[in-house]
Amino acid sequence: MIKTPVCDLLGIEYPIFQGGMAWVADGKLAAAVSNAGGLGIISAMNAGPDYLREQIEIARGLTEKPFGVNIMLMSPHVEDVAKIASDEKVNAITTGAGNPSKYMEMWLSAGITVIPVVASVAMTKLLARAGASAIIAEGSESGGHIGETTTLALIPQVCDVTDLPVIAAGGIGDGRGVAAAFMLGAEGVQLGTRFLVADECGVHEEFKNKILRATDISTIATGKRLGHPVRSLKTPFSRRYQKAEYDSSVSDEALENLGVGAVRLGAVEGDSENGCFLAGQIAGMVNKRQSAAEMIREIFADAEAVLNGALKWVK
Ligand code: TUI
Repeated sequence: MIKTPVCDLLGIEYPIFQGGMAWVADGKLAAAVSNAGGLGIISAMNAGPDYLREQIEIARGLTEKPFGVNIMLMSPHVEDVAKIASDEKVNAITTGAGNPSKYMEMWLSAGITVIPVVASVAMTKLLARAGASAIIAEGSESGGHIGETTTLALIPQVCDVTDLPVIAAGGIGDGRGVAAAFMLGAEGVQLGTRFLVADECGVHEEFKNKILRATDISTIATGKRLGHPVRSLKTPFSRRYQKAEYDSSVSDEALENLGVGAVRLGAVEGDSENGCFLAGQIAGMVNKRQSAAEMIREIFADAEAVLNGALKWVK
């Protein structure tokens, strides 16, 4: 059995979070992961307040276990959804794509465990001072909006500057990755891409099939020119986007507009031509459909075997 302080912090059985993926992480998926003993997370993404209230209600109808909400700080509705998550007193809030300092007091005083996602040591220090309960450190192997530093380099550097529990994200897809994250000093993990093919995940079948067919070199990071790189599967959309990015006759505004609505087209419509399919570099390791519960059991049984064998080269 693998138990860490992250389990006690959240009242969960396994120290695993399901990433708050836009257009993917709804109340149904979050409840399935929480029922399986992990921490399910609903993505508030760019949606308005009604969507979040509805998904929290769905999750509460399906599970009695703790679950979280991810607040995407670039959302046009961030003020509203930050307040709803607080009023609803969800067990945990994770944040992404920015600095959540101005909301922390509201969330903490509502008794919520606040766990920002960071991609750097500087943000770790700032948010630890601001009162974060734990830190999710996300390496550039992950899908979606990414930082510069890989998980292998980021986790130990984040662990060196904080005594808070660190949850590793980015590039983790199986028990080996979980064991490696623990070796780097993490006390929990967050997985996104692997959960895309969970039976309870409602994304379009085409998205699931693309993940199941992916290889090690199936993802690409685009958007560096605009200062917010995004990792997705290589598709006609990502190739068009990349071409436009290197074309100086395309304005930044035109480039920004190219991406609008593409993530929904990928996840919900399964539009192979115009959709953006956000996914991490471990997509190539995801090759079977399972329930969320089977995934979590398998991942931790494998992690335990790897950790138990960790001394095999030590003489
Ligand atoms: O947030 C993510 N991943 C995301 S957000 C997102 S929304 C989107 N949808 C469609 C297209 C493009 C984006 C998709 N994926 N991960 C967590 C994360 N946070 N990664 C990097 C950061 C981050 C970046 C800057 C955290 C803090 C930060 O601070 C900036 C500042 O304010 O100083």
